[in-house]
Amino acid sequence: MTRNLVAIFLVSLFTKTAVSAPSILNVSSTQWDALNVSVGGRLHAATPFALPCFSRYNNVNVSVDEAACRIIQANYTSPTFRLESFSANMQPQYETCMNTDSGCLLDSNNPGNPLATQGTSCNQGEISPYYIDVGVAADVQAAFQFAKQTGVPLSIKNTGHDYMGRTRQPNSLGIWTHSLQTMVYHSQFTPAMCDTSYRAITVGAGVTFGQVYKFADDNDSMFIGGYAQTIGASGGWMMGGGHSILAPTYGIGVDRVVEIKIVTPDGQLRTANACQNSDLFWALRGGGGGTFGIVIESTQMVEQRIPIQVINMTFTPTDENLQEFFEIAVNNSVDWAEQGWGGHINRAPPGLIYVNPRLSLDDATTSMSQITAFAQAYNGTSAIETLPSWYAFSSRFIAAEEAPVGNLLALGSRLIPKALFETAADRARIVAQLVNQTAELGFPYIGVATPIGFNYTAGTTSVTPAWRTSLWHLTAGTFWSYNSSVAEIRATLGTVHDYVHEQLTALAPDSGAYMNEGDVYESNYEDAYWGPNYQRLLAIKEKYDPDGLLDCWRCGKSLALVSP
Ligand SMILES: Cc1cc2nc3c(=O)[nH]c(=O)nc-3n(C[C@H](O)[C@H](O)[C@H](O)COP(=O)(O)OP(=O)(O)OC[C@H]3O[C@@H](n4cnc5c(N)ncnc54)[C@H](O)[C@@H]3O)c2cc1C
Ligand SMILES: *[C@@H]1O[C@H](CO)[C@@H](O)[C@H](O)[C@H]1NC(C)=O
Ligand SMILES: *[C@@H]1O[C@H](CO)[C@@H](O)[C@H](O)[C@H]1NC(C)=O
Ligand SMILES: *[C@@H]1O[C@H](CO)[C@@H](O)[C@H](O)[C@H]1NC(C)=O
Ligand SMILES: *[C@@H]1O[C@H](CO)[C@@H](O)[C@H](O)[C@H]1NC(C)=O
Ligand SMILES: *[C@@H]1O[C@H](CO)[C@@H](O)[C@H](O)[C@H]1NC(C)=O
Ligand SMILES: *[C@@H]1O[C@H](CO)[C@@H](O)[C@H](O)[C@H]1NC(C)=O
Ligand SMILES: *[C@@H]1O[C@H](CO)[C@@H](O)[C@H](O)[C@H]1NC(C)=O
Ligand SMILES: *[C@@H]1O[C@H](CO)[C@@H](O)[C@H](O)[C@H]1NC(C)=O
Ligand SMILES: *[C@@H]1O[C@H](CO)[C@@H](O)[C@H](O)[C@H]1NC(C)=O
Ligand SMILES: *[C@@H]1O[C@H](CO)[C@@H](O)[C@H](O)[C@H]1NC(C)=O
Ligand SMILES: CC(=O)N[C@H]1CO[C@H](CO)[C@@H](O)[C@@H]1O
Repeated sequence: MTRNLVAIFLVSLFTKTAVSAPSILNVSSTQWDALNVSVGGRLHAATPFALPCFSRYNNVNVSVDEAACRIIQANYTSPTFRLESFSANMQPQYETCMNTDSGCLLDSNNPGNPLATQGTSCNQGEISPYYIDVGVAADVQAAFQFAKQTGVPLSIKNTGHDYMGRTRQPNSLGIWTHSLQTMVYHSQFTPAMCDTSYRAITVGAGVTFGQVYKFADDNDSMFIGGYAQTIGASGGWMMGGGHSILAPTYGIGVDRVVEIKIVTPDGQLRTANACQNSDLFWALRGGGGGTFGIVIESTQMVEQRIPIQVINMTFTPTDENLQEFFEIAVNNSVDWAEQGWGGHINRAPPGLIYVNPRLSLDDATTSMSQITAFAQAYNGTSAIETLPSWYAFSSRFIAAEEAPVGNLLALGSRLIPKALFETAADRARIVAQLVNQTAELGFPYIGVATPIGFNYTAGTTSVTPAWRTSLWHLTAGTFWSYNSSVAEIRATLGTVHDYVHEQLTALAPDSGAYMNEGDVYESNYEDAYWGPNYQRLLAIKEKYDPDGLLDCWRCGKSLALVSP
């Protein structure tokens, strides 16, 4: 793939909705008022997140709101603060139209930097001018009806964590699921019309991991979820795959959900599970968020709360020790996976944090002895301990060490098959790749969070089968700056794209990638994200959304509409 082709892709992403743009502007105030009445007053106008800091808005002079601006500056990189705003994404590049440089950004590295605001117009970018703060399923039904009548496109936003910008479309009516806050614990949950029952928790679409980890713990349970407090438990995470550092034992999100309540584009509130709407249920477990309807709630299995072994190992990479660190991680990976370890190799600080729900503390210590000796040899740190619960782990580790937000990130990834860890020659290739990647793009972030020890029944989910045979989710990423030019943004995205395409894909050509943390311009995305499941997903998209009311970057049917 050449840079020129990447540039063409970029243009197609950045201009994808220009055609439908006039429609929302032509909706009369009478029509807006009628919609507002039908959603019980939950329709709101939206302005950009950082607008209070600017003296121009859409090229018109406005007053700076100093007090509001100070709060935004102080919390610009806070996920909990961004979570509460419809207009904020965790990666604020997706609040902007990158192609035309239309947006409203502060300096992520120094949010008080006056150079970001002085003489700059804050522009609407990709933020929908209006959104519905969904309270009940009927609000979503009204939104679909409105979209059908007016031709105004819809966009769906939950927490705004999406790394591919799929929560936004310029001039769309935004659907915000944040306020759907149900949580119900069931010691025995039987999906409607089925006969198997599960210990489970029902979570509204807006509920985050931080909330459900605590709620599950209060019910003597653990909810298997991801490494960020503010990701939604029932939104894009679950529908795109949903990895967890506990997944090696308990499966990924798509394996654990047993029922989904969803409003499909025909306006029907449906129950999807193994016994009814089972085609939709299959598609929702891997097809991706924003594609088949708007999820109101999901019910996911939970486990009995148990103690968890944790290793927190850090070191300072040097020319002398880098290769050895990767060799230890790679050489031990198959054994560690078989013993039930999951975790991540982390960038800041460099090192690894792994958890194990199956071993005793003694066995955990023995299993990690080589990496502990390494830490000691190179003046690093290694602490192995038992935490009483997953909630205790999340409160301490996830809260402190989740990936930073508020920055402008180009990301890509590849699932690395277990088979590559099984011969010395292939292990050496992985190690060489990691050393190379560290030199090119910095110390890598690696999710050791595939369902490798989970007893999966083939064909039950629509994620790429590569998840089932991989040990690592290897990511590559780099950042740009608030004042980067369009050309610099393209170059940054191009660097990551090229690295993923030319290097990581070459390392594992028959594997796949995680759609929620993939390269925005993944060359062979149908195969990478879905493999043999792609054609059936397209057919299900056609069945439930024949008019294409739901469209976003690489969402089911729209793949064909927007790809070059
Ligand atoms: C800091 C950080 C840490 C992360 N850690 C992990 C991790 O540990 N494990 C992991 O697997 N992933 C992780 N991710 C990726 C994460 O899974 C995706 O960003 C995911 O899409 C987030 O889903 P959401 O619903 O919270 O966010 P959103 O960005 O709001 O939504 C994501 C997508 O789902 C759609 N969507 C959301 N809600 C609904 C709904 N109710 N109905 C229909 N469509 C909906 C949206 O339109 C969008 O396409 C991380 C991301 C970040 C930024
Ligand atoms: C919207 O209005 C503009 C004029 O303001 C007109 O040119 C355009 O055709 C209208 N579009 C639709 C979809 O009605
Ligand atoms: C919708 O109605 C509510 C309550 O009446 C009101 O507060 C809100 O401003 C209205 N929204 C719009 C966009 O007019
Ligand atoms: C907008 O503000 C700028 C800078 O303060 C000023 O020069 C300009 O005259 C103002 N424009 C209008 C229309 O008030
Ligand atoms: C936002 O910043 C202010 C300081 O200006 C602080 O008091 C407040 O707690 C922060 N809020 C969040 C949600 O981080
Ligand atoms: C070892 O690390 C500590 C801090 O963790 C530091 O104070 C000390 O100087 C380091 N020693 C060497 C030899 O690098
Ligand atoms: C992990 O270890 C490092 C180094 O000792 C320490 O700074 C960090 O706080 C630890 N993380 C947690 C969440 O305890
Ligand atoms: C990793 O394994 C290879 C053989 O596959 C061996 O040559 C190498 O020394 C091992 N590395 C470490 C640090 O143990
Ligand atoms: C990384 O590998 C690529 C492809 O082999 C090579 O072109 C590049 O020079 C390497 N980078 C470093 C820093 O070794
Ligand atoms: C795995 O699941 C299958 C099908 O549900 C079942 O027959 C088998 O016994 C399970 N294996 C284990 C090890 O649990
Ligand atoms: C971008 O912003 C940084 C930090 O404010 C500044 O040092 C740099 O000069 C700016 N670059 C351009 C091209 O404006
Ligand atoms: C059945 C049960 O014990 N449910 C509890 C789950 O946790 C919540 C939050 O603490 C309690 O309110 C429920 O009673």
